[in-house]
Amino acid sequence: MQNETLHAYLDREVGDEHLRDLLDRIASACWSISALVCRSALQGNQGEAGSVNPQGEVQKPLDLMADEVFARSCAGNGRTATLISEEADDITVLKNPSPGDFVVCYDPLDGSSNLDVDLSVGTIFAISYVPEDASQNALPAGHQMVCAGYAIYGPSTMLALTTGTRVDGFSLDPETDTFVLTHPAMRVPPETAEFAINASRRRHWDGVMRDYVAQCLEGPTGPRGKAFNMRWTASMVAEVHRILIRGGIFLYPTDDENRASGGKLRLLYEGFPMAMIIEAAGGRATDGHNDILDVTPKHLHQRTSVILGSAGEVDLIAAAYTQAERAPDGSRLT
Ligand code: P6P
Repeated sequence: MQNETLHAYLDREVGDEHLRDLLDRIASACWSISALVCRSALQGNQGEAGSVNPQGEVQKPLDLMADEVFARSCAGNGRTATLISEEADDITVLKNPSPGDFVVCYDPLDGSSNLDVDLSVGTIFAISYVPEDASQNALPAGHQMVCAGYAIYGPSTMLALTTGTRVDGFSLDPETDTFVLTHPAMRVPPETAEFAINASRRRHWDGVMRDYVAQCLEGPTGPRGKAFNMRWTASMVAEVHRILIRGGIFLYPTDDENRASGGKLRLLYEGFPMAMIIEAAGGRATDGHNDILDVTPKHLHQRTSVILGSAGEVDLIAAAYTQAERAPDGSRLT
């Protein structure tokens, strides 16, 4: 129901009281992070923190602050057993995991290189239950995730949430400090003429990706028969949000430079949650060969190729990768 508060929505939509409580806490953490992002320059929280994360990426002060805020919110739930954070080397064990407890995978501040230039950043999270046979170090599989969402800190702060069958968007009302349902039942249009890729990496791409982008750039007289637009915001949350609003395709393929590490983006707290969200909204998410949610996580900060968005466009590239596997002569896309 339009303008319903997130709290009322959760009461209506989420049967598990402990999951409702956890989501309320995560929303509160995102509200706090939104305020930190908004005041980062005023509070001297820009620049570098002088440390690196498990990926070797330079951390910003707000990466660490957002991580602490988010972790503290989840810990207060009393049923959150483990946390898997982009900013932490290892799994954080909050309590001895029991079936029915939660595992939360999250990126507390995705796209933080945008902070100092005042572009959109976000928080990404996915929640799964501790399975019956789980050890403390068990990694949740994509299809074990029961809830995924993100907050985007942009011109407005929004929260997008799915428990698997739909995606609903909530806008933060700064006058009441509450999230209000403004984008019910978000759907990804099946077709698009807008692609998002870091084109500066073209020299590292495989033949399929080079062909795909080249054909988009050939425009109406080329094999695609239409003009394409390109976007790249260096913030996955912003790209996914745009795709949920107006369609599109986001591509961060494994390439010759990052292939040894498995790609750029991380499976557990970028790939899985965003794949669950996009698919719940009727889109598709693949690593080029497998649906991302089908990929088996083998280690904490495992990386993956990510191709997600409008299902028709993702299908086209997935088919090209299948064809390339069968005829490894770098077959053209169409
Ligand atoms: P590049 C941000 O660091 C991130 O993980 C995603 O949010 C974003 O899509 C991507 O990396 C940007 O990568 O190579 O353009 O800096």
